[in-house]
Amino acid sequence: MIRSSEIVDVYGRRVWDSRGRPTIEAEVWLDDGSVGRGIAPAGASRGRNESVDKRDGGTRLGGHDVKEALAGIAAEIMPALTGMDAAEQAEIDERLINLDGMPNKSRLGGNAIVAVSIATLHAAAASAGVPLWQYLADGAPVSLPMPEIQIFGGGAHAGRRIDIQDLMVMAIAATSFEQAIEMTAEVYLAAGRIMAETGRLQGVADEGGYWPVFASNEEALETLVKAIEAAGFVPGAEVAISLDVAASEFGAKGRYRLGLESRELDTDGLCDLLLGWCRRYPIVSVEDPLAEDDPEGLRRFTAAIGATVQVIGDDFLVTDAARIEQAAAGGHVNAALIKVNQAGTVSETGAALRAARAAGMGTIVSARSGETEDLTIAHLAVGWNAGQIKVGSFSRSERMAKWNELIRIEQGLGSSAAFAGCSWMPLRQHPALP
Ligand code: 2PG
Ligand code: MG
Repeated sequence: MIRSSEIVDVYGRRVWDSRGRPTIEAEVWLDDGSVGRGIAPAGASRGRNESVDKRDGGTRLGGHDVKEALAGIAAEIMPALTGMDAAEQAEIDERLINLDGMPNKSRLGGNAIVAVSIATLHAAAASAGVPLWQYLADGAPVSLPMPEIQIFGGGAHAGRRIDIQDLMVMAIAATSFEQAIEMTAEVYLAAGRIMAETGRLQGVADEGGYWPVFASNEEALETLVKAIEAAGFVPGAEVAISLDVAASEFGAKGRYRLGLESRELDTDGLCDLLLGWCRRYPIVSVEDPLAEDDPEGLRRFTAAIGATVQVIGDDFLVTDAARIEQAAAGGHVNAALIKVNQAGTVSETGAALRAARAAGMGTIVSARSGETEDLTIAHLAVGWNAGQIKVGSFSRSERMAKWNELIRIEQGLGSSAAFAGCSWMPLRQHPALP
């Protein structure tokens, strides 16, 4: 049978994300009956150079409704893509970019464009009759990613109760994805027990990590080490710490305001604080240690610690291949966070990942704080052999759905399943790593 992946319809509908806000689900239909869906996620701590979501504004639904963006899918995107071949993702994405016409995709909306781009990818994989990760790999080697999993939320995801946004763990001694998940589950449970025993259990933050009832940022770190130990692991040798400082959320122009501790630091002050933490705690990865407008600070931080600790650019790089190349040349960071809705299309996201890899940088496929049941990133991490994935915490089903999908993929691969483990640069040089 000759299968055809010609697009016959593109449809957008309003669905709801994990914060109860409207978002866009796109459906792409092909003439062989295949259908693909994609749902746009939404960030709370956003880089200023990301693709911009189109929201209706006003007072209804907090201004978050997406009716105008949906109207754009029906009036412009559907007619533009009808008749195109869904297997030609690059052509589809280029059409979407040109149709929008704005560098930040603000006219039709990054949320509309990313949902359609992802839906097209799923439709093409369905038409080819293979799982998405396999379609993406196209015969190249794949691996299950090392997960970084949040234990305590913070920053913009927890009413700024503490300044640091994500306190995560990486099960560095794990030899399979499933084992990494089981080890993390023990740490998450232990952290919950500690919070309950000390009268601090107050539910969870946006990504499912425990609500951060701490007197200082450092107390969160101390509690995380205790949780790793209480779970029966050696901190730094078996389970290590990864931070997303998300410094753009509390600093700009070289001044950083730590609200919880009522003090202000300059670039050197924040660098010294974080470098001190990296010396005293088993930290193997730090994301956005300085703000997106502080490249010199990022360069200084990476020069001081980048040989042994992964320094990830998120707000600073916004999943943009050109920015990643510049950052690699400038030594600003040594790893790139990869978020599809920051770039706005699957093709631009793939280009960013390839740019990072070509520059010898680590790559971490990441969810957003506003998520849904969409599983695409689990497949991207495997199919693109990214090495690492970040989805938030170990509760709330918009997070668990991704972990569970990765378990399915690992089992499906059977004995040929490779686990990325600690193979990512530059951590091979970290003294604690196996
Ligand atoms: C981040 C993400 C995910 P948000 O900063 O890395 O944790 O947060 O989606 O709010 O940008
Ligand atoms: Mg981040």
